[in-house]
Amino acid sequence: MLRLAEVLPPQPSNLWTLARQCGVDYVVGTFDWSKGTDVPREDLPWSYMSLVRLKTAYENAGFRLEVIENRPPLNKAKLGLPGCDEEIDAACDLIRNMGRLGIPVWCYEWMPVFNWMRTSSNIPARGGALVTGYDHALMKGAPLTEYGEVNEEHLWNTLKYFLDRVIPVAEEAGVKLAMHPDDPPLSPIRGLGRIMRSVDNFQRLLDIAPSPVNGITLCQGNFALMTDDLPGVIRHFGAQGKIFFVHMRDVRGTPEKFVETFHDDGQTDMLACMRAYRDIDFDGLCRPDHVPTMLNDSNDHAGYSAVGRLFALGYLKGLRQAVYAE
Ligand SMILES: [Mn+2]
Repeated sequence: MLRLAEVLPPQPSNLWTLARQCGVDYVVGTFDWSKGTDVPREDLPWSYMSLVRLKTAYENAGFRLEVIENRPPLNKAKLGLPGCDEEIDAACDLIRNMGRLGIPVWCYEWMPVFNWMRTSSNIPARGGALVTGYDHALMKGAPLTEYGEVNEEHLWNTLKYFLDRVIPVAEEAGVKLAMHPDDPPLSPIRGLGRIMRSVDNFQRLLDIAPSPVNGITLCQGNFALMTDDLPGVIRHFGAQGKIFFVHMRDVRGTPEKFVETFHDDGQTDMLACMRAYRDIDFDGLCRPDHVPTMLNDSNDHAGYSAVGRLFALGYLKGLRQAVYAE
């Protein structure tokens, strides 16, 4: 059965308690960056000792840690710049340490320079809740980054080089690699190609490096912008056993112009998606992804406020109970 989880910062907080109170048993972990990376190798956020403390902290609060959703720096690896091999070494260290600690899934991505991108983070939605949105018209005149133009084939080449190095390590460690889509699924943005932005490209990812550990994070908010048949896409990748992790959220619009929504208020048939996960026997973790910022909550980390997560968890628990009881 699909298992619900939450992503929680590494320091215990009220959010941890709220998640437990909602009946969340599984956690998606993020690194403790508080010491920075200018520290002895022993203390890097992805070192064995850092990860063992992270794991026990979550466990002491009643969670099981099954996914790491954070990365050592990989910008040089993505861009194929000098120093890329050292960055890939760090990724291999992380994977080996996850294997030693029995953490089975690593969620990574292949977006160079910047991660998820929005042109607004305080758009009024239902009842005045605040959501993020993206309007490509505002980005067409945006300046290039310091890295100039980077074409998509270059990113495929750097990705293949990366996979050829990390997959044998991941196979030996028993850790699954779950690629997250580019957000938004558009290319290029500010001159930077973006390759993880279509169903065909995700199939290409699977095909260029056949391995039981090469798979995907099915982030619904992004895949919903790539297809009109999200349940069909879930069945397509599910039939290949390639969905290792799920992000549940929703949007309204197109890749060029969209807003995020409450989980029950977007363009996706969430009920049909939940049935698809049931039908493919998905038994990995699923977490609510971005949520609207609701009354009296902070919009400082748009998409990750606390109150909105409670609504999302309740909605997803109800959906899951109904679907699995059918
Ligand atoms: Mn996501």
